[in-house]
Amino acid sequence: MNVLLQTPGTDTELWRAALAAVLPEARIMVWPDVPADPDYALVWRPPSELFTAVEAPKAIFNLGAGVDALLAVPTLPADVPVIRLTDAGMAEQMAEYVTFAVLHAYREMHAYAAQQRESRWQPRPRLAKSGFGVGVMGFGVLGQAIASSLAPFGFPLAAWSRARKSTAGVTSFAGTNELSPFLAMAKVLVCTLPLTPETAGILDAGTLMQLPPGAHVVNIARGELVVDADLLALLDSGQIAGATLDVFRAEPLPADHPFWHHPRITVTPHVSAATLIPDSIAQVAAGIMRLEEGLPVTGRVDRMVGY
Ligand code: OXD
Repeated sequence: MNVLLQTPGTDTELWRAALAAVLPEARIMVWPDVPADPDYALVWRPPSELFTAVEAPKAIFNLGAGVDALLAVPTLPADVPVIRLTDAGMAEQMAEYVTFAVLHAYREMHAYAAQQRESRWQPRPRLAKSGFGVGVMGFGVLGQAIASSLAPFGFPLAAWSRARKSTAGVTSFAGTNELSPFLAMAKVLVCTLPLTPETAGILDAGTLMQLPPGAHVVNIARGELVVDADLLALLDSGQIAGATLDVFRAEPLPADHPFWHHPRITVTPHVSAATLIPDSIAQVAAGIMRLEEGLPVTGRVDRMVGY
């Protein structure tokens, strides 16, 4: 079996060794070396030359959860199944990140940090949890892990997705008709949406204004989901109390971007979930073995909807 590997970052040799360990029979070629006829391609944000250099493989595995960059490659062969990572160790990491952000907001840690800078000893009254709903936008494997991680704390939980989901303890809102009531309960809005033509710019003034006053926004999905200027204006007016942003329209976030120094914004460098090599390779190898047996695989992308 021929496998073409084109990896994120610089640790290509670690990816290659992990793949070789689980698929010892495979002949692995690392981009820019290419087998003429790969059976499978494992890629992350590939250059468009990659797909013109080889015959169409049997399947393409995306070495990340978001397939927006891959689906935008003009040479991506049509009709080849695209499979993305669905958890691969990311769900636990994202649940940690978001749980921290939600508790940080609920326990008003920014206010205490400001008070500390002024040597001010001033306990604040406990906030009612009933008014501190957490709304998760996008409710796939990652969104569901986030909701499960938050469940023990007793916040009202809601999810917004394309199709209705039935999860105990989580109110499901579905489709554009139910976006407004979902936003109205989300004192913390957590965005895990895939970036598609439908979701690009979804967090603009029109939607963000519908959050309760003093809401928090947590974006761990893609920067293009947010209209930066609208978020900044609502933070400046106080309508939105804070934002925790892990992803940006341009990464690294340019040094002169106003997000860096905004007192109500926490910036992290796209770290809410690292792509873990052993976990990712385990999912890909299991997928290859299932495909070889003609079985369905998890993470198969519906190219029409974009994730
Ligand atoms: C992903 C990412 O899509 O790391 O997995 O952004």
